[in-house]
Order: sequence, then structure tokens, then C-alpha cells
Amino acid sequence: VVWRIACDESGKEFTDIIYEKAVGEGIAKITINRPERRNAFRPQTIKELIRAFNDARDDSSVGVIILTGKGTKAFCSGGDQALRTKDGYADYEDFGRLNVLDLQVQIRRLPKPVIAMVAGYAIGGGHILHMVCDLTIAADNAIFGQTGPKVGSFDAGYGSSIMSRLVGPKKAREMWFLTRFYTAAEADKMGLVNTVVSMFYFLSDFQQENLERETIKWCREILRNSPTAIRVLKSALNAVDDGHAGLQELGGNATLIYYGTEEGNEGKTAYVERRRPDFSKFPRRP
Ligand code: 2NE
Repeated sequence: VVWRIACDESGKEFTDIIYEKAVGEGIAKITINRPERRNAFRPQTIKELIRAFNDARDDSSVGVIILTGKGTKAFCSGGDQALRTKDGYADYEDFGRLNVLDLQVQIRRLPKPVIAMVAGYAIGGGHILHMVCDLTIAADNAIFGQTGPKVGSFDAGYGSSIMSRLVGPKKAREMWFLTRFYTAAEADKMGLVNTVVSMFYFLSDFQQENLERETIKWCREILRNSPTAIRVLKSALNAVDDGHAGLQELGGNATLIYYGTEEGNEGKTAYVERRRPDFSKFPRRP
């Protein structure tokens, strides 16, 4: 795979992330780039992630998006605790924010599969980010866990509800109440990840390519399939849990497909031609 640096329509450079697209592949890769802080995010990081995800969503040549962290030590260690204030996380502005919640919703509703590629720690808000992704490919050095109740935080939204769906209500309570860390093998057993890439010789960047190779394999398998089927299935798999918003996403897909039919087009054409629409030739299917 040949990666080329990408940008969004603003053309502004990214400081906290690396945004790339694989030449001729239909794959975008978004890398949190704060390895010196175990890829903890600050508001700026989240703003950049949102921009990159928006671009990947709008780029019709992209079919799958990989979210990962720079280096082998961490996928993401959650919110940058040094920047935590009374009202969220604050960097350049004098008020805090929890804009990671917007990012979670964005990933959840993005009509293309998002794959978390996890090496090292996925902790706190970083753990929640991998959970909201559609699939997780983990290296065998990956460590998963919530620290919220230990560091005076919690995520009572997706961080609780999706976790409970993934690992079951008892295990979710264990993860949140005890704030233990879990190995990749344990996470696999709990249903937190899709596969673990075995890399006993994992320590150099070159070896990290094993994890990416496996992830690309999964991407290519997805990309061989129908984009519309994948799109509708993602919204269908989320619909019940996401309530009205989930139904809206699924319903939006029905409208999208209907607009492409002759029947849907007849309504619009009749309006534009200022005549009564003639739907008589369209079947009322059993
Ligand atoms: C991730 C973990 C377990 C890694 O441990 P280790 O031993 O590999 O690294 P170390 O030495 O702890 O960290 C390396 C450097 O990264 C910083 C550290 O302070 C350290 O800095 P220096 O001493 O070298 O200057 N660092 C790591 N994680 C950071 C963070 N989250 N914020 C700021 N600096 C961080 C270990 O580092 C760890 O346990 N990190 C904290 C994990 C954590 O508690 N995250 C916040 C959870 S709450 C949250 O994310 C959240 C939420 O609950 C709700 C909404 C939004 C966010």
C-alpha cells in the first residue's frame, strides 16, 4: 500500500493527526499523532479528527476508514488530563469542551465502515473511540480499559451503552467499576475486538506493518462488497441502539435508494413539469 498525505477542503495542515489515503485502494487512514502523551486527545485533536472524518465521508473514492494511533505504545489514552478543566478539556480557548462526544456520534453515523487498528493502550476515552468503530483489529500488545472512576471521569453515553452491548452488562460493570486493564487475548474473548494479530516480534516499526497488513486485508474484503449494502447494514446494525437518530440514519438510506428509482423520479418530474404525477404503472408489491 502506498499512502499519500491528504487534507480536507480547508487546506489547513493538521498538527495532532496524520491524514492519509492509500493510492488506488479506497482506504483512508487517520492517525492520532501525539505519541509523547500516549496519543491522548485535546480539543484540537478532536477538531482535526472531525475534519478528516468529514473529508473521508465526502470522498466517494473512499470506502473504508482506519483510525489508529502513532507508534506501537498506544492507540489512544483518552482525554489529555493535563488540560482537564471544570467544564471539559481546554487548550487554546478559555472554556472546556467534550467534543469527543461529537466525534463518537460522527463515527457511529458515518455511512462507511470505520476500523480501529489498535496497538498498545486503548484507555479511557481512547477505549471508547475503538468501541464506536465498526471493527477493531488489535495487535497482541494491545491493552484495553476504562480509568474514569479512578481519575474522576465517566462516559455515561456510548461509552456505557455500547460497551454493555459488546461485552454484556456484567462485564461492562466490571470494566467500569473496577477500572481493570485487559489484554488483547482477554478482549478477544470478551467480544471487544474482531481479531488479534499475533506479533511476538512486534517491537520495531517494520513489525507494526503486520498489524496494518492484516487491517488492509480486512479493508479489501469489505471493499469487494456492495457499498450500498454495507451502508444500509451499518445503519441497520445501529438503528435500535441509536433510537430516533438510528432510525433517521436507516430511513435516510431508504430515501436515498428511493430517489434513484423511476417511481421516485416520477414525483419530482411531475412537479417540475407542473402536471399530476402518474404512479399507476408502479407495482404495489406483496
Ligand atoms: C495509558 C497509560 C496506561 C500508559 O502508561 P505508560 O506507563 O506506558 O506511559 P506513561 O509514562 O504513563 O505516559 C507517558 C506520558 O504520556 C502522558 C504521561 O503523563 C506521560 O507523560 P510524561 O511523564 O512523559 O511527561 N500521558 C499518558 N496518558 C495521558 C493522558 N490521558 N493525559 C495526559 N497525559 C497522558 C497511562 O499513561 C495512563 O494511565 N494514562 C492515563 C489514562 C487516563 O486516565 N485517561 C483519561 C480517562 S478519562 C477520558 O478519557 C474521558 C472520559 O472519561 C469521558 C469523556 C472524555 C474523555
